[in-house]
Amino acid sequence: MSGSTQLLLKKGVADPALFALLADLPRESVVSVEGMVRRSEKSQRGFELAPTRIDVISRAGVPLPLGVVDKVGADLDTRLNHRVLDLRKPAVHAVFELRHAVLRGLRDAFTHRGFLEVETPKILRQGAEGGATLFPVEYFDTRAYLAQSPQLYKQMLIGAGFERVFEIAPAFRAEPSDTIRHITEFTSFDVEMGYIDGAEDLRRLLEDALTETLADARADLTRRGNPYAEKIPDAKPPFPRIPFSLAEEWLGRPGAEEDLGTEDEKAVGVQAEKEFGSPFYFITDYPTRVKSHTFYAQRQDEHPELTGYFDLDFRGLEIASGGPREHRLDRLEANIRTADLTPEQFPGYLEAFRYGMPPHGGWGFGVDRFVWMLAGLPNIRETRLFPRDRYRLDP
Ligand code: AMO
Repeated sequence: MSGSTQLLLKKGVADPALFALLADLPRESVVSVEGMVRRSEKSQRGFELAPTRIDVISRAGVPLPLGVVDKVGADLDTRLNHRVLDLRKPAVHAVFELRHAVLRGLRDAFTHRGFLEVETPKILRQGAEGGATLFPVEYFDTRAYLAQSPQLYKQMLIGAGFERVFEIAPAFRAEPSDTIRHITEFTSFDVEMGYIDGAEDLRRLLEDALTETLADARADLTRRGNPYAEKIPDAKPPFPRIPFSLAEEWLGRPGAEEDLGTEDEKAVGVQAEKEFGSPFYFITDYPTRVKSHTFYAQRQDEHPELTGYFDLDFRGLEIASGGPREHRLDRLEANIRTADLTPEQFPGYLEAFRYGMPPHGGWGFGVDRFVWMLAGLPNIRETRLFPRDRYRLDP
């Protein structure tokens, strides 16, 4: 019996020696109890246990650095510093049941659509998402980096004939900014699919699979009696498609060079909810000027100033981003040069395009961000068991 289970032991009813033992036992200790269970209307759980024997298996130290059953809340830093105790709280545990339900729903939705689950290397020679957020690793007598994304490898698997793959794995980004939505280790749910006929194929797949995932997660959480079941929104595909240019008009910043910032995303979320009444929506047709460093993003043949790239946003926050990839080697090499890189830096990746590569595309979906928004928690860190950020490497 762990500290979270209550044992009703009444003075005068129980053996005085057992009463003394428990009265002296610190909270959160682990005990083994033998006794008679009987119905009790007075007990919250509807029964009580009259012990005949109690063994102390593990005595908790005092004082506890963090209360587990106390009503008084501690700040997030204190909670994360003593995360093992924090995770014992039923309300915190419930977040991880929600996370499990989402991961299971995603895995099922893609498995039964014929996708193969894969695992790609996390120690890399090259990054794919820009040098600023790479974590260098001393790798024997050379330098390697922690993977920011499985991007290049999931594409290579399309070249390897896998056709439909997904990966659920950690992604590492040296995010110097200390915000409520960035962590340095997050779980990316990546999908890649061959033989696509444009971005719509990807968006339809994503919205259908996500709708199914939410329904499955709600059913799972309802069965467990988890309070987050009620927070799972209804998704109704098709989700609204908002061209990037329209979002810019709403924001009064047409032709801007940069991507949408946090405040822009929130404002677009408010407008999208007003116009379409949907918490989920795509922002489509990202301009090439905004994606100039995303060398693998295909530029539209008829409108090279636009890519086929899109984001999936949920209540004003980017959850996923992806689109059709450039599968033609000459254009891909040109994009690499435009991004101030050289084709020589990516020999293994580019070889995959030399011997037959079908049109393909996919996206990366931030699992932590999604769980964070679903749960309505103040900070993304609460969705990870042991989060990592700019200042946190312990516990
Ligand atoms: P992108 O860089 O947009 O795309 O990342 C995909 C999704 O990952 C999540 N995310 C993060 N979550 C928490 N903390 C972070 N520091 C963080 N950074 C990103 C977001 C984001 O939408 N290779 C492309 C995907 C592709 O084109 O397939 C990529 O990684 O939810």
